[in-house]
Amino acid sequence: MSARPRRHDLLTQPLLPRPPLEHIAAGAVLLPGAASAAQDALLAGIAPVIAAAPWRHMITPGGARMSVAMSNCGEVGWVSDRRGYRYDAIDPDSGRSWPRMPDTLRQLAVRVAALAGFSRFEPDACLINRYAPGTRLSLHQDRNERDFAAPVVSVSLGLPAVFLFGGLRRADRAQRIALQSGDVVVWGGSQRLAFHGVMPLAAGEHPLTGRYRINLTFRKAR
Ligand code: MD3
Ligand code: FE
Repeated sequence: MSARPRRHDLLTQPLLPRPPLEHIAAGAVLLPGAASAAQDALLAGIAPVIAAAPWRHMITPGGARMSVAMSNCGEVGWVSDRRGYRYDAIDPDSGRSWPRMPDTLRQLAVRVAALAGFSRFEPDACLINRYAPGTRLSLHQDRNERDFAAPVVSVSLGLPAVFLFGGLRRADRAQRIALQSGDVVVWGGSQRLAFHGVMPLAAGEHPLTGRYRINLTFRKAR
């Protein structure tokens, strides 16, 4: 195994040069700054989505309120309630369809997926996660999608986060990866069902998002 640099030192890491593409594991590719130039357009794209489908804290099947605030755009959106996790074409809060996925978002996702080797990515869902200081996402797998051959494309905006990337078994040791605004990760191949999570967000202020981190995950759900 070659040693990859540990990217959890948020003070020094941004000063180091970063390669344009880094393999975290087989099929998991970090593209540092690949969305940097698109950040303003992405945030402008989600503003009307949030106006139509406001942030909400979903309830897990176990009855816990998620600390991450969420919304969706696309043909379907990821939802959780007492009955379980699933994709649904209807926003349960409004009873209407989710807002359509803005072209700026879709095009960025398709382009970065291609850079990572997934040339025919056709996302039909974009889950929008918002983290405030203290918000975390515990270790989980993304397995509500129908076809695990399609990757998940993740775009980080605003405050930095430490991402936990584990293995295919919950008990596997997780590596920590610092994700900055504009970073993209494409998760596919053998790591598509890896356990992953986000450490509690540190307080801070970001020029684009204020006191928040926003993460976009593009998926082919159906
Ligand atoms: C690794 N979101 O919404 S994105 C999620 O930063 C989620 O908001 C995190 O995990 C966030 O489900 C992490 C990175 C990510 C997404 C999907 C993956 C990593 C993944 C699927 C398989 C393996
Ligand atoms: Fe996930």
